[in-house]
Amino acid sequence: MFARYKFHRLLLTGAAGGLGRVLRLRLRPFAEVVRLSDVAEMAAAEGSFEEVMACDLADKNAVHALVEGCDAIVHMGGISVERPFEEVLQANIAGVVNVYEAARRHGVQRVVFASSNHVTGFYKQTEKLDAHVRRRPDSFYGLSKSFGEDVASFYFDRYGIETVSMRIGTSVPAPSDRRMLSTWLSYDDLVQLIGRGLFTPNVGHTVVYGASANRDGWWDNHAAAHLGYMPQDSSEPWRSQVEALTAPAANAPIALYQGGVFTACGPFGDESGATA
Ligand code: NAI
Ligand code: 15L
Repeated sequence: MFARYKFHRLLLTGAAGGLGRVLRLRLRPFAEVVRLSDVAEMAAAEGSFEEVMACDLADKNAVHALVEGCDAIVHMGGISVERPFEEVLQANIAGVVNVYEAARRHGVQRVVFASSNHVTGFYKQTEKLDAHVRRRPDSFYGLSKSFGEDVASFYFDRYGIETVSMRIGTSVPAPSDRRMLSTWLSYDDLVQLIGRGLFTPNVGHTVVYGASANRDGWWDNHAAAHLGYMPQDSSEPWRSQVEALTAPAANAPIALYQGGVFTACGPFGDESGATA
């Protein structure tokens, strides 16, 4: 679909992670060279189309070196669950600023940012949202993604760097609980969305929810229609299997809020030691 467009060098952060490992080869059609980066150990490059550079996103100088020579960035790296603020601060908050500062300095014009449904996680599962609703982050993690979206907005307004922020639902091989019947994003649809995010002209800063065409989805992407994202998959084939499992209590966070269990994590570091 995007084969006639190509970047010379595309940076993928978070390349050793769950989605990074999936994307690694699937981004190959989008660039002559994919530069893979993570703070964690990762396998050596597959061939001349890949290069590996270890980097801690919290290390400003290292991120500048990482971004130099890249034409676009798919920013998947960072903490992907709820953690104490100090950890989120380094990887996700300092990390996203470092990525955009490096993009500015090295002339990168396009970023696809892995935001999250946890930016709006405190909405009820009975509510339908579009990208313009007031954000209701459900965690330090959700706050960091909300901050990342604001950084993307600022770097477009101030420096013209364009971003598509994907509020990803749940991107795993298959939905395995009732909430995921609404939030699931197949890997194929994720790749399509990243391609749209990289190659659609004039996106400014666009926020799009990353979900497949799920029957009971909560998110309306009309505000991102210009991306032409058309999910091809759906959680429906897994419905009977998932609905055969014991249902959670109706007032349990996983059944009540879009952000599920993230709405009940923490607090961290209290004398009680409670971490839910
Ligand atoms: P993951 O946790 O498997 O991968 C994240 C990667 O980032 C890891 O390999 C980790 O080592 C790396 N990382 C963490 N801190 C770092 C640092 N300071 N410097 C450099 N690298 C660092 O997460 P996953 O599932 O692959 O998600 C990828 C991205 O997509 C994350 O940003 C996550 O927040 C976002 N996302 C994922 C969803 C999903 O369903 N998988 C849903 C919503 C958002
Ligand atoms: C996320 O943002 C997480 O990174 C992922 O691990 C899942 O928990 C997902 O959201 C979700 O909401 O299911």
